[in-house]
Amino acid sequence: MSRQTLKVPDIGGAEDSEVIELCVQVGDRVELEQGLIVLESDKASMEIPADQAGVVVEILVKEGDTLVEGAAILVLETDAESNDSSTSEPVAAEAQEPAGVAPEPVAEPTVHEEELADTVVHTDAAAAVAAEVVVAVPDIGTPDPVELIEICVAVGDHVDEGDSLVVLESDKASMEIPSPQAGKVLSLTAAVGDQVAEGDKLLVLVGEAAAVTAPEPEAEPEIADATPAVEPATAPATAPKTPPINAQKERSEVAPVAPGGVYAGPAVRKLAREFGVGLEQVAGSGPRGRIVKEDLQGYVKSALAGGTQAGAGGAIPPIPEVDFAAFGEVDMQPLTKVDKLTAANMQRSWLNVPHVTQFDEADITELEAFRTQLKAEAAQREVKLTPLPFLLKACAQALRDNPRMNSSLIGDGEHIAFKDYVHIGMAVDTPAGLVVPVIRDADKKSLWELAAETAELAEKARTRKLRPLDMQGGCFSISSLGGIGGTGFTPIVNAPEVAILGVSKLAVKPVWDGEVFAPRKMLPLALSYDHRVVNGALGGKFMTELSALLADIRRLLL
Ligand code: CAO
Repeated sequence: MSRQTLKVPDIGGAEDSEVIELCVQVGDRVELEQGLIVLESDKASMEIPADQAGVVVEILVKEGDTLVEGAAILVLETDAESNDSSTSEPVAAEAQEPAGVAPEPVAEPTVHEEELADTVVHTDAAAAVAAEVVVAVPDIGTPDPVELIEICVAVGDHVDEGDSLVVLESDKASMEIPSPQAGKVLSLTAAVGDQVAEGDKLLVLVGEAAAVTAPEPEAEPEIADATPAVEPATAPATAPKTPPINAQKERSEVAPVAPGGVYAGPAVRKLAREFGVGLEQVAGSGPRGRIVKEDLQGYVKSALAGGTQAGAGGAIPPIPEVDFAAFGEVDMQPLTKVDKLTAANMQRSWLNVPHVTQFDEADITELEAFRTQLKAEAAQREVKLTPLPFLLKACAQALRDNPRMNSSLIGDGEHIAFKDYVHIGMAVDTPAGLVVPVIRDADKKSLWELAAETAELAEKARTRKLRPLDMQGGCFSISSLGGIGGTGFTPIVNAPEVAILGVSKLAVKPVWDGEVFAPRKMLPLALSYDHRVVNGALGGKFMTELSALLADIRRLLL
């Protein structure tokens, strides 16, 4: 056993990188190659792996520290007696490196000398020499293919030396590949989503000098046919090189540019993708308008609060602020907590869920006759029997028969959860705002139980006695405005549920029974559903079954 200080290895010349995550704690056992910390520069975020296995005895850095190559990260009690690693050194009891200070590197940083840009020389009729440069993936510190996640240039673009051409992402880091020289992009030889490794061709540039003298290049350069690309080992000494990632220096002032003028580092781009935010919507506050993490966080915060940055391209335009007092007297009141929560939930559902609303009218003449018959018994039981318990019962049955209506999409976009329980939420209008308590196992309860429970939950809602659990776990919701009025409305799905039933006030209507128009009690129904999960056929089938169950409640026994 020996104690070793693990240090920041060659991190591609990033002048200073911030510790954005500590992946281990004192006492943890770490294996070789296990991530210790995550560093983020304005060029890349990268996980620093352990080059020894052992147990962490001391952590010398904290989140937010700025580190450079050679800075001490932590002390490890290693398994081996000694080691010959270039980034670890034995701990002299009195001479540990202080965190955040760059000590002398133990070994010279690796500088890779391979040629990674092939030069192809063409001679045209006018004898002008056009040097085409095939830009390939440089040494990216791993032989494994990584994903090309972004192409920052388009054919015809002019790039300066050091401008970002593409962004690659492995599971450890995202990194930008800079242009080895100034020039014009002739063609792209890789596409977003490609898996690429060192040496794979990315694009073809025509060099600066050649771009001036050579005629306008064709869309497709004749690289392969005319002159095979010169092997890296035999490239002329003057051939431009793509510096290997490990040797890239002094790029921090060059903000990565994407088409459309977005300046942002890979860590910010990655975060933006995770948030689903298009960076072109975010205003950068860094040098040359570079978007920094705080800009993105500010944007997301503002979007969640219901606003967006002024002038944002594709963003939802904010509702203009109006001085209402300029037009008359105004009584300004604070929103209740429930109001604010409802607003956030509604907006989230509205923006995330592609809604379709299907309408129908259920003939509940018989149901209403039955309900009237039960009134005396209801009074005895001290329960108010409205149409709602019948609706709950019928919905529970239809949900059991149509499992997809009783499902939820999982956030990974890869799975759907089918629930083997039927918990139905019921929208309740209260003085504090709209709340949705949930009736559990609605399919297993009798009409009387449902009637008692809805009344109890509505009362609790109005007297603010609901517990958080009372409002969780819903599979489907019912919003009944039948006691209030209206002929129809389009309810918003209470995501992650996939459907909601809106119920309006029944009306007596003349319905053709095949021989005559008969007065029937028709209940307007509106079913809104998440079209990612429920298609029109399923929506129609569910609604038809529901109407049939309500029209003849004996079917609930089947
Ligand atoms: N058509 C005609 N009459 C109806 C009806 C319908 N679809 N639904 C209920 N009624 C009647 C009831 O039978 C009752 O009449 P009686 O007093 O004569 O028996 C009366 O309307 C009032 O019913 P209710 O509203 O007290 O009871 P409910 O079981 O129908 O509803 C509850 C309970 C809690 C859902 C309801 O009170 C409520 O808060 N509704 C608002 C829901 C809401 O805000 N939705 C919008 C959400 S999205 O913004």
